[in-house]
Amino acid sequence: MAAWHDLRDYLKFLQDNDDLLIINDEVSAEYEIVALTRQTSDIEGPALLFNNVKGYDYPVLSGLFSAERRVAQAFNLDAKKFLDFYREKEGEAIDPILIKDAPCQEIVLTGDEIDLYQLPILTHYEKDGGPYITAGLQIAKHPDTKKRNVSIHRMLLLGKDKLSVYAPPGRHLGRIIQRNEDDNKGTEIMTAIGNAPALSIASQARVPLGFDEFAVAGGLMGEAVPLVTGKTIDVEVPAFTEIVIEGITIPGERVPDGPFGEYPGTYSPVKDAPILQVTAITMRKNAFYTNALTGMPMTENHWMMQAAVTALAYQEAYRICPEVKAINVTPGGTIRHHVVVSIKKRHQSEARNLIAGLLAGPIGAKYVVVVDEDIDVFDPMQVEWAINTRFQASEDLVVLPNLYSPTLDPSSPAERTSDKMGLDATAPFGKLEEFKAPYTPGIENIHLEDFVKRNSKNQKLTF
Ligand SMILES: Cc1cc2nc3c(=O)[nH]c(=O)nc-3n(C[C@H](O)[C@H](O)[C@H](O)COP(=O)(O)O)c2cc1C
Ligand SMILES: [Mn+2]
Repeated sequence: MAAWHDLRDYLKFLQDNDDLLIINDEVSAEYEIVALTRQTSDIEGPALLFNNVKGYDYPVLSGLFSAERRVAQAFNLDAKKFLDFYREKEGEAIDPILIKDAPCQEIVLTGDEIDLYQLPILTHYEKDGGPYITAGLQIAKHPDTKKRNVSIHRMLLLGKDKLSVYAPPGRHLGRIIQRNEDDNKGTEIMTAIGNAPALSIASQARVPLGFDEFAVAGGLMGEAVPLVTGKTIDVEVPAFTEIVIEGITIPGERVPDGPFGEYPGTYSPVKDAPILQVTAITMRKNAFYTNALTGMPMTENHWMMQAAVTALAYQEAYRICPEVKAINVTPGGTIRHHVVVSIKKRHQSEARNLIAGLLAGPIGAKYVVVVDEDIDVFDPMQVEWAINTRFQASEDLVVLPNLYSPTLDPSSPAERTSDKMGLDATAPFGKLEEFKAPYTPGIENIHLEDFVKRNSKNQKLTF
């Protein structure tokens, strides 16, 4: 099988592989689940399913993607193969199909039955503005093109039937909401919580507005994603979703949203966010709620973004240099802001062009290091060694002050602005041989482990 269709099946697989910890101890939706998810994230430990959340009937799944391997296993792949697989398949769109009866609508709650306080929405960090839904896929359609968009945006719990829904202007949902507000209209939004894992990963695809992320999911899965139309709004939602919130934004109304402990590992400031009026909650029988941790890297937020951001970095880099060997969008740079690229240089100044291109591009990179093809971009020691032996600051440092940047960096000089820096840690063109690590001829044909096997018994000191 290629990819898991249903989160329930994936959880069974994880349980069989000792990679899901089912917890029956009572825990609190305020901080405790997050604290434990933080700890499993730090060791890339198991996903956590909490059966006994104080004051709530629904179980909570947390840390589903807190380990790199689980992103890849969602597609039945090894961790090391996933980034390349994603890059190959991202453009192979397979359109979703519409079905009539779907498990996600087994239970339908409308009117007075709607009560968001029944959902175990978690409180994450000390200074957060309140409990946030963090793992909901928001699905909306552009009013002009009717094309679907899928993305993840956190939502603050405001009341029994109200949530905030803030999407920055650069994000597609933000633009859809804005376009509707130009006509004084609300935006119908589906929020799908608890989905087939491939759908959550595909939601992070950096495809243009109008390119349906569910079609990306289809391409990644090798088959069409089944969707069903909402009960109260004209937007589709995945058939196997655990919990669905249907709603429409109230045009022109805003509510303070934030702070929230965000993916850069710092708090995002308070912003004015649109309000979603909930029109229905639908769910499967025996539904469970899902949370996604974000904050200081690495969290599942970062692992979920990694493939899409890396694919975008490749696209941008290839435009400038066709001889890109490998790219690492690093964890310390929160899988967004620091990029290490290895290339086979064709001209003396090529690395500098690459630096400028990546720093100005839409990834939001703040720091780019370019190394030669002999350096493993995934080995921080080797990258630092290249800087140590192939970089001179007066010649090889590129600084670009005050560029637009889709960042939440608290050191930014102004909103959505950042200084940018690049290091050309490549050897001068044509001179790489002089900069390579010393080589012992034949080293690849003689293996210490063979000697260990032959000599590990009966060793005697000879002196
Ligand atoms: C767990 C998780 C939470 C996220 N939360 C937010 C968020 O609150 N606000 C935001 O703008 N992006 C958030 N993102 C990133 C967007 O979902 C992502 O950039 C997406 O590709 C945007 O879709 P778009 O290109 O259709 O605008 C989150 C991503 C993940 C994986
Ligand atoms: Mn989009």
